[in-house]
Amino acid sequence: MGISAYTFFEQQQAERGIDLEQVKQQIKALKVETPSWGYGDSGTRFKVFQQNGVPRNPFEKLEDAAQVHRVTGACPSVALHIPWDKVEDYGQLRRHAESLGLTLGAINPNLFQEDAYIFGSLCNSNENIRRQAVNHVLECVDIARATGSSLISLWLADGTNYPGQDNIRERKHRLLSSLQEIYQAMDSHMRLLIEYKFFEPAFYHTDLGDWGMAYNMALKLGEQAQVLVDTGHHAQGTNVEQIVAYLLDEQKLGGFHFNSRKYADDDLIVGSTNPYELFLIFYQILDASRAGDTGVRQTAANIAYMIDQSHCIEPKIPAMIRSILNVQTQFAKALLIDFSAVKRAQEQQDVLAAENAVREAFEFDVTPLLHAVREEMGVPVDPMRAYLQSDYGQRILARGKGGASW
Ligand code: AFD
Ligand code: MN
Ligand code: MN
Repeated sequence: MGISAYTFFEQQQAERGIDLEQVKQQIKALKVETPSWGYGDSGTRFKVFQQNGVPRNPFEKLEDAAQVHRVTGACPSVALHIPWDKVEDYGQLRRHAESLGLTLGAINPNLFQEDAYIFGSLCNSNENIRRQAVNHVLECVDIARATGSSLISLWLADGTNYPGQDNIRERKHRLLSSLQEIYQAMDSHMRLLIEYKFFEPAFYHTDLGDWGMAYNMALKLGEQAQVLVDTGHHAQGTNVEQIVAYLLDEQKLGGFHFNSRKYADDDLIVGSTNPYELFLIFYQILDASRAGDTGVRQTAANIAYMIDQSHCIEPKIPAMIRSILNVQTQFAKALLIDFSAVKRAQEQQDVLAAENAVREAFEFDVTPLLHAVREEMGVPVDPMRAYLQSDYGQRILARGKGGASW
């Protein structure tokens, strides 16, 4: 009888000097927030393919999210999107979440679907529309108080479609002034996570178009403002892990919206098109967690990991489970990096040794490790199989079609 896969893996990593007990603790500690909107119908500007059984209200979205947490043990919180998840009584929604073993996470304002926002929201040249937009975000801050959330996760669709349409510098000034009022309204435990995106729905310029613009606004606002990196929001070829390292070092990396892109903001399952990029993002985070600077280490420890995807053709709950499994896999691989070997090679300017010390961790099969972790967590070693073998997917078909993601 040969040795088990895990015993072989354990021996392999012991020879490399990797502390597997600590690695397992870190995998168990990794929590990824799922988005309420990831469970409802969504699609592209061409078509929303309605699926049978999607949630009809925020309460049912939480019930679906609870399935992902049940089989993975890694998703205890759910981000809300307002007004898509507007309810009469947020205390009731919070208690429903808690009854499912969940908490309510980041509050996402919606500054892109009111007719008034056709020429922008927080940047609009019409001060009444800016007031409407600021008031909406202030309402989201109030909702965060009611749900016990500490994060306001703000994505701004504002921009223009043609040169000359509006004054770019004046829009920047309006934006800062709007954000300052929002920032002042937050409680001391709250953070404003400022997201950026290089284009879409604006097609000539986007007011928060890249990490530098978001970083600059966060810097001007203060310590409770940080940058949210949506992994799908970069132009082709962007070195996302470099942005992550830079923001970590400036203590301005607040969180992620994880998804995958092939061409634009495709919102595909995270890790599905470029798993190595996700691995390298975690490499930078783990490197920053070893930094000499306490603030940098704290930033790395305080990252809000969130999924932001829209499963247009995939069944929603399995797609979310796959996303979590992909995140865990790349995180587990990054934990196998021999950081002292990397440092030695860097100090010797040994290019191939340094590259090898990083890449070789990516090449390990971490399945035995993840199975061992799940056994110790008391969750199914194969979360996807556990969900598919349950009758939950069948039961929710009774909801019929037409559940609202918004
Ligand atoms: C869209 C935007 C952005 C935002 C999300 C939720 O591109 O990523 O975070 O909707 O509002 O995906
Ligand atoms: Mn996003
Ligand atoms: Mn997006």
